[in-house]
Amino acid sequence: MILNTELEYKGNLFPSKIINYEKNINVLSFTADNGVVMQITVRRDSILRFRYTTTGIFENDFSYAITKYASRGYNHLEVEEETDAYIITTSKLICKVAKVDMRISLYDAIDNTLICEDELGFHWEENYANGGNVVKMSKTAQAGECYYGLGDKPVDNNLKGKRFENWVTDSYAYGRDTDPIYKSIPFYTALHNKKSYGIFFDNSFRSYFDFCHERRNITSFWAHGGEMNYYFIYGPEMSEVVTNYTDLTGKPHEMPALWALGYHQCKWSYYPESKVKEITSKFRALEIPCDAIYLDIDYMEGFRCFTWSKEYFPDPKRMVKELADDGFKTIVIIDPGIKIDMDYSVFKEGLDNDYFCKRADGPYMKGKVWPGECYFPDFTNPEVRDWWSDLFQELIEDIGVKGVWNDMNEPAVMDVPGKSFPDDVRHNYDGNYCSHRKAHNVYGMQMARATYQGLKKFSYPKRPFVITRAAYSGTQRYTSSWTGDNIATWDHLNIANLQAQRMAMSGFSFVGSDIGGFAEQPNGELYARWIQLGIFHPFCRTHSSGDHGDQEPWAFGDTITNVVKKFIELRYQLLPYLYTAFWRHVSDGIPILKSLVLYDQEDTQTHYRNDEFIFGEKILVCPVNAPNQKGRRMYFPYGRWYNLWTDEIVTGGQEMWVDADLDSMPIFVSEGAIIPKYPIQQYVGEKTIEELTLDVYYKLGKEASQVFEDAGDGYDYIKGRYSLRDFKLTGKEDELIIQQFKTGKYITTYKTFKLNLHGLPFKIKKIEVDNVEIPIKNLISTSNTLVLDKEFTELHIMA
Ligand code: MIG
Repeated sequence: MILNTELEYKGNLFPSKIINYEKNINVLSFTADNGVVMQITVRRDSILRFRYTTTGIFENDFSYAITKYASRGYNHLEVEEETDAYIITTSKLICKVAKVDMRISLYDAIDNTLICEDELGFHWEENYANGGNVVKMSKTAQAGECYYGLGDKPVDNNLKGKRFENWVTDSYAYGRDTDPIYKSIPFYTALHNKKSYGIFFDNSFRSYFDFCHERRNITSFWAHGGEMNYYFIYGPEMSEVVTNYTDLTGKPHEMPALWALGYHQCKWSYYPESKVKEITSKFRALEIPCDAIYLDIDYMEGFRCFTWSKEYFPDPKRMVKELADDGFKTIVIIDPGIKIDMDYSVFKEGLDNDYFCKRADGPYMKGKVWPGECYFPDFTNPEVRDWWSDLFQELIEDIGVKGVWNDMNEPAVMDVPGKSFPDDVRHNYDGNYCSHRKAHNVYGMQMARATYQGLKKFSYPKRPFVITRAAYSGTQRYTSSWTGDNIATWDHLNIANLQAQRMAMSGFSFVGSDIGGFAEQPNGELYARWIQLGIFHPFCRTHSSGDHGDQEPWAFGDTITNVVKKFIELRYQLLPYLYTAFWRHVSDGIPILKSLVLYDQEDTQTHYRNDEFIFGEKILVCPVNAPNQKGRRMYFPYGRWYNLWTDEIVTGGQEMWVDADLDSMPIFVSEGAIIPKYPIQQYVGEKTIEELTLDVYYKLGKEASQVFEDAGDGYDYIKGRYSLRDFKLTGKEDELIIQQFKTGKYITTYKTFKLNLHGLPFKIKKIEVDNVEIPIKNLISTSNTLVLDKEFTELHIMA
C-alpha cells in the first residue's frame, strides 16, 4: 500500500455514476451505483461542505474544529438537473456535479469563471492494515494558481510546488522546510485570476497536501483514515476566505487582557526565586517595559504538575504577590505527563477515576517525559477536561498565577519511536471512541482547551491567558501559541516572520516566536533585529534554553540594550492600536497580521513576497534579516506610505531600498491613517492614561480609522462597556477634516487627545472644533501638535 503518494497507486477506487439524488433543505445527497454517497451541505452562499462515504453510511458527524457559533444561512439555493450534471446555484457559487463520476466543478455565480475543479476528484484506497480507507481528493490547478496557509509550516509564504504532512510533532531545533512540526491546520487558501478560495479538510488523521509537487498541475490532499470531509470557502477576496474560515473554526472567545499584549520574558528556567526577582528588578531598574515573567519546568517538585519546588520556591503565593505588586504577571508551564507516583494526588485522582490514556489491549499508555515515567490524561474525554480544569484552582485563585503555558502536548514522549503515543492508544474523542491515529492531531488542542476552561473559571472576572505549542484548527478559540524550539540564526528570524504571517492567514493570529531563538545563542545584532520583528507579533516573548547563555534585553551590551528598549517601548506605545486590531480579530475574524498577498491580491507583485507584512490595518513592516545590513530593499504595496521615522512619503507599487541602522527598521504608515498611542509604561496599568496621542497622517482624499478601548480586562466590554472611536479623515488641498463617531459606554480615563499632524501640505491659519473657531495658539506650530477635548465630533484644520 502506498500511503504517501496520491497518484501512483493502482488500487485507487472511484465513485461510479450517480443513480440517486435527494435534497433535504440544504443537504444534498448523491448516491453512486457502487454505493458511494456524496453529501453537499450548503452552509452559506460561499461555503459548501463536501462529505463522502464509500459504504453508504456516514460516521457520526463530530468535529473539534467547527464552532457551534459559526454563521449559517444563505440567500439563494437552487438545484437543477441537466442531462450530464446536477447544477447547484447559490448567490455566490455554481457547483456542477458530474453524473458520470461525481466530479465537482465550482464557478463564480456572478461572472461564471471557473474557480476550482476536481481532477480525479474523490478517490480512495482500502486501508487493510487499520480498517477504513485512505481518502483522497485531487483538483486541477489553474494557470498561475498560488497557495497559502497551512498553519506553522516553516517555508515561504507561497506553498506552490511543495508537499506537506499534518502530524503534530515535537520538533526541537527544526529548520526551514522541516515538516511536519507542532501544528496541524489543514486549511489553505488558493488564488488565481484575482479570485481566491479556500479549502478546509476537516480530518484529524495524518493528512497530506500536495500543491503541484507530485504532478505539475494538480493539487491534492488525502488522509490516512476518516472521511473525505472538506469545506470549500469562496472569496473572491482572500480576506473573506480567511475571515470565513475563522468564523467556521472560531474566533478567540474573548479579548486578551491588555497586559497579555505587553512584552513577556521567559527562559528555561529562571529559578530559584532570587533569580526570578533579579530578572524582574533589572527590568524595572533599566526601565525596559515588561508585563510577564515565566516559570519553566524547574519550578515544580520533581516536574510534578501543580506542585512547587520547596527548595526553589518556598512561598509561591508571597512571591507571585510581590511580583504582581511590581507589575509582573507570573505564568507557569504545565505539561501533560503526570508522574507515576502513588503519593502524588494528581496522579492518584487520575488513576482512581480512570482518566489516563490506555493502549489497545488495556495497559496504560506509559511514557517517559521530564518527570520520568508518566501516564497521560485523555483530554479528548469531556470528564477529564472538567477534572483537569479544576486542578487550576489553587494555582490561579489562591497563588495568583495569571497564565498557563502548555508544552509537550503533541504529545511528546521521549525514547520511543515516533516520539509520541503509538497508534493503538485509545481515546474517548467526546464519545466517538477511536485510536491515536485519529486523536493525535487534536490531543494538544484538547489539553489547551481544558487548561483554558480552568483559567477561565478561576481567573473570572478577569480574562484567562493560555499558551499552547500543539494545535489543530480551532485552537485559536482558547489560547495563544508560540512556534516552538527554533534556533538563534538569521534564517530563523525569517522563519519566525513566515510562521507568524502564515498562522494569521490560517485563522490563528495570537502567535509569536521565541525571540532571539530557543536553541543556541544569538549575537546582539540578531537579538536586536529579532526584537524589532517580535514587537509586531501579537504574542511577544523572549525565550531561550538555559544552557545557551543569557538572553535578556541587557545581555548583549549597552548599545543593544538601548535598541531593544526603544522597540519594546514602541510596542507599548502602539498598544491601543494593537488592541484595536485584536478586537477586529475577535469580533470579525480579521487576521492581525496580513501578508502582502492578503492585503492586495490583485497586485501580482505580492504573490511570492515573504518579508513585508501589514501589522493591523495601517502599518507596513519589513524586518531587517541579515547581519550588518544598514537597510534593505523591500516592496511597497500600492498606496502611499509615510516613513514612521522621517515622515518621508513613498509611493507604492515598487521595490525600494530603505535605510535602517541597527536602531531602526523599515516601518511605514498608510496615508490617511490615524494611529492611537499610549505613553510608555513599564507595564500595563502602571500609569493612568491622561491623554491619547493620535498620529494623523494627512492624505488627499478619505480614510477611516478606528480605536477600540475598554477596561483592558474583565467582561464588561461584552455588555457594551467599551469605547469605539470611528474616525473619518478627509484631506483637501487647503483643509483637513476629521470626524469622530463614538459608540460604547466605557469612559476612557483621559480627557484629551494630542494630535500630531503629519504631512500637512499647508500652514495652518484656522482651526474649528464642532463649528467653533479655536485660538490658533492651541497649536504647537513647530510640530503641528494640537491638544483637543476627546469628545469632538468634527475638526476642521484650514489653510
Ligand atoms: O523538552 O520545558 O518548547 O519552550 O522551555 C523540552 C522546557 C521541553 C520545550 C519547549 C520549551 C521549554 C522546554 N520544553
